[in-house]
Amino acid sequence: QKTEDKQVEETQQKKESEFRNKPLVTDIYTADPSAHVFENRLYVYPSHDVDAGVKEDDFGGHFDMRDYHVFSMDSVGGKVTDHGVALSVDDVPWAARQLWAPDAAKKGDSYYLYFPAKDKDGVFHIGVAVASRPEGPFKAEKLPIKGSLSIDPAVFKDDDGAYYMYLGGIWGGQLQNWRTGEYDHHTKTPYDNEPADDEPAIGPRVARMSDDMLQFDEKLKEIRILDKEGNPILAGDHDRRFFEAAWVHKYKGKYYFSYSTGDTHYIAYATGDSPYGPFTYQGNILNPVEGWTNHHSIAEFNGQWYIFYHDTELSGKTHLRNIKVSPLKHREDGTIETISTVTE
Ligand code: FUB
Repeated sequence: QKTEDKQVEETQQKKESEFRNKPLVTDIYTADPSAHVFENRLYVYPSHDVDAGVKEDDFGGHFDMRDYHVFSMDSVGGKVTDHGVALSVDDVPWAARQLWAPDAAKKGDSYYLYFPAKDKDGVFHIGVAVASRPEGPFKAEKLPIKGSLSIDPAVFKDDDGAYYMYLGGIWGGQLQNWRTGEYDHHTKTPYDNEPADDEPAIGPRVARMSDDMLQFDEKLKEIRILDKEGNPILAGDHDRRFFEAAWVHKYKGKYYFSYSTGDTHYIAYATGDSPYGPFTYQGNILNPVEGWTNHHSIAEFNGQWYIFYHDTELSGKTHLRNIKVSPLKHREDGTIETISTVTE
């Protein structure tokens, strides 16, 4: 029995070393991968990076994406199928540009693609599009979700069947411009409405979804991320404060809220006992990768946990990224092992 177990472990390790830290898609640029298991298959909903010729700026104008492709695989390390264009900005009545990091959810027989885009006034909102298959094609609603703002939607289904959307991103993601409740159209830099360094950092937002999955069922609430003493993480604490790329998974009854720290380039995580938080900062899941942005998702497939992420291996350019996957390990005490993909 021991030899058999060893053999299984060795085969698994060999398979893992073959896909670990390798681009999953090489013929187009992909980023911000949101992974879900639907119909016993692993589906990935990434951004589709393109070189639109927009000069790099602090608002992220060079991330000027226009459509989404959906990818799927029947095993991690197996063939990755590109299902083609699932939604294009031209088919979203309210959206003008910049289709940033999406996510997807299934409820009943329908699939929902959630995506951020700038409207004609240059303000980010979250849209939703519906399909009868996980790969689409998706049909967009005429208007964005009422009360939605900023970027990076992530939809989490709790064990009781309730769905929650997490969202937000500061700087180019505009979350700081909503501090009064109304959007501030007069900012000149992405840093204008940031709190002082010794004030609590701006928190991501969460709302439960309506039954039909097309709206929020309540007002967006701000999530608090605390240190181990129970104090809010401060805006000046760039190693730990929330920047963008929210994701929630549940493990052994605990809610794990993970996110990018932006300019310090970590994927950090915090844990809590409710989908609304508060969440207590625990550490880093993923160290900085090649390229400025770091954005991930976490999913369990066939009994193994994985982190999907991106870097810039194929292009060397920060806005032309490629998605990757690596196994993720929860330790016995509930903490997560930190992954490093760049060797110093
Ligand atoms: O892909 C555009 C933006 O870059 C995403 O929305 C952010 O999370 C960052 O990865």
